[in-house]
Amino acid sequence: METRVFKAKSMGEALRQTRRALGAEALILSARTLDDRSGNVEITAVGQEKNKAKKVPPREEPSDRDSGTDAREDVLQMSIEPLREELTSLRRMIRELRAVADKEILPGFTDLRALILESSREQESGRVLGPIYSELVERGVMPDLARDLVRAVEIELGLQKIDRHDWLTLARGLLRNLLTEQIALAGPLVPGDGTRIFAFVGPSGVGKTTTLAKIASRMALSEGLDVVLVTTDTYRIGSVEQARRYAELIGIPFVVADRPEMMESALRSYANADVLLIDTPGRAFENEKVRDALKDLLVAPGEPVETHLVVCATQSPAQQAASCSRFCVFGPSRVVVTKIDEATQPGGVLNIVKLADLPLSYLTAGQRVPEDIEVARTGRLLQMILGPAD
Ligand SMILES: Nc1nc2c(ncn2[C@@H]2O[C@H](COP(=O)(O)OP(=O)(O)OP(=O)(O)O)[C@@H](O)[C@H]2O)c(=O)[nH]1
Ligand SMILES: [Mg+2]
Repeated sequence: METRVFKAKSMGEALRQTRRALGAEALILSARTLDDRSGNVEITAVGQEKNKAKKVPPREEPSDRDSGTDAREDVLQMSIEPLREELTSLRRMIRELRAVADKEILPGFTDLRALILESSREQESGRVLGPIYSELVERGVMPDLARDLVRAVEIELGLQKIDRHDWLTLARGLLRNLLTEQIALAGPLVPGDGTRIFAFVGPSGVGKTTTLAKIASRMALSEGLDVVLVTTDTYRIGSVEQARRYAELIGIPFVVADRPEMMESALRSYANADVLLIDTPGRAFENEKVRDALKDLLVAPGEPVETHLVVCATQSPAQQAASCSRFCVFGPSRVVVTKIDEATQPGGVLNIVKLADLPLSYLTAGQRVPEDIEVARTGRLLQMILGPAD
């Protein structure tokens, strides 16, 4: 076997030379363009020199084929050699790394272990409070709100050194306290302090007229107040009749005032009444013009009007949020939550309180007038949000 170098002007020519000299079986070891500015190429090949092959007397063994195999093995050896060196250096590197790990990394791991142990207390707390979060969400509290509450309880828990088995009980207690602090209650509607006009605004069908009738009935029949029912809703067919019917049943005066001058006149006529309850159209929700007209009507009395936002417990949080934002133009000072009897997720009442950011006055729980209304109280609200106390 011969290793020979061939130089030529082109690769084709160099290959031809190679084949001429070493035959078609020649193995090309390398091929490159020379960097001597000549532009020549150089091929290094190994093979049986054609002329010499003729001269060498034929041996019995090895055959030509075996010679080819030897050449391949040589080439194989040559290509394995660098791999072997690389393997040796990798082994060395691993040995060095292990030495560094023993000296420098393992002590770091000990610190990390301590850190993990320390944070496991927090994780435990997270696991304990996980069910509370799920309960809140299942009862209808918006996930973001539930998360904020659970976090606030976690912070409180972190401040107390307690046995971890007590966490759940303590967390529930803290949550009750937190909710009690956070839910502002407005109490019942009491005329006085210069305010005797109360308007109820909110989207269609949430129960404005019914709620107003319930309150009017209680004020007139239980408290003996002079109550006047005023409606501004001439948009919906039958709404005037509905309000009038309630007024008749309760036995109180009824006025329709859908223009500012009518409102002024109603106020003049009932200057001595204890309370004027104003019903409004649900259309003000989607119709800006109706909303603007209603705004004019509510300033027309020239007397302070306290506005109640009526939000329905059966609506989605998105609808409730829309109600709160659209009716904020009337500057409501209290919120009434209706239809809690139909709410599949009673904890959603908390969403309304948060979205409206107003004190809660009443909860209504049915169609009966005047029975199905109650003043919002903490115990009832906690029961709705958290479920029955253990
Ligand atoms: N289940 C239940 N139904 C109620 C409650 N309050 C009102 N409703 C019913 O809800 C329906 C609509 O009540 P309305 O008082 O007419 O509602 P509204 O907001 O005045 O409606 P618009 O005048 O059309 O804007 C009626 O069938 C009421 O009987 C409640 O607390 N629970
Ligand atoms: Mg109505």
